[in-house]
Amino acid sequence: AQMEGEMRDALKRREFVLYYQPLIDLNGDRVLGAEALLRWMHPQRGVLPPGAFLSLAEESGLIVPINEWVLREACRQGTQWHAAGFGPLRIAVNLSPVQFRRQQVGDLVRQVLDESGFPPDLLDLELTEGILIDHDETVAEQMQLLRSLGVSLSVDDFGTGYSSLNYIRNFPLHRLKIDRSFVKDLANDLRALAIVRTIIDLGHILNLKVLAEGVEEKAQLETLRAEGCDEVQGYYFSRPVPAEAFALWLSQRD
Ligand code: G
Ligand code: G
Ligand code: MN
Ligand code: NA
Repeated sequence: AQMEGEMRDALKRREFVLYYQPLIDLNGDRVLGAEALLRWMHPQRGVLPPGAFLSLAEESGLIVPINEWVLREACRQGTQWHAAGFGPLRIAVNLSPVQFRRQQVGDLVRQVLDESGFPPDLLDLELTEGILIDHDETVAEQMQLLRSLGVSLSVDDFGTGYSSLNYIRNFPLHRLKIDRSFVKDLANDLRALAIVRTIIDLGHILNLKVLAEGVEEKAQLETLRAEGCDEVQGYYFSRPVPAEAFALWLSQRD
């Protein structure tokens, strides 16, 4: 209860910040953009990762205003980077299943795109398999609206959620993000390699891009390249860092 109150105040006190982690094109090692990742600069406890407060934020419904702020802030930052000459960076934002139950996500995204002037085709919304499987009519409608706005839709943590793949046929998706647990064991577990290969093939047959998360080592990167994976993300390139540090990293890279 105390933490819930603190979280409510944290929004007003501007204690939430976004960290950014680069998204890399395996075809030429180009920086495509960044995933925005939420952090809470807690006055007593320091920098808190989402794992420390996300479930409480979802149970209390506070995730709705928090994620609204995330979307606005990420689009504002992206527009600023474009204005600063960084080129057309894609920005990926995580959505919560709770948002789909409690608000019209399509309307929100349309409004934020209007306000920020951020190009819709550079906004990527990360959905969990849970959103796609426990869906009803309204989720399907919101998905169609999002698609019609021109944003792209990615399935986050792919392979860990449910065994049903039916939603892949029914939703207008653009990308599968292979969960980092499969990438972790890529070099020494033939079964992990088989799963990664199968996800890449599945994605490509369905005309989806495939991104691998959690790349920490060169050997993993080269295996993913050899398997035809399109995009990667992970500590091998950069940890999630504050916006200024990401801009610096980017400008030092080229
Ligand atoms: O940044 P970190 O690696 O600790 O993120 C842990 C998890 O928290 C991520 O896998 C992601 O699903 C979730 N997450 C990160 N940022 C956000 C956010 O802005 N909104 C929501 N709903 N989840 C987020
Ligand atoms: O949205 P998603 O659940 O995929 O969040 C990404 C999470 O993965 C973040 O918490 C981020 O800090 C973490 N992460 C990103 N790259 C790596 C990596 O290379 N290794 C590990 N262990 N975690 C990573
Ligand atoms: Mn994500
Ligand atoms: Na993930």
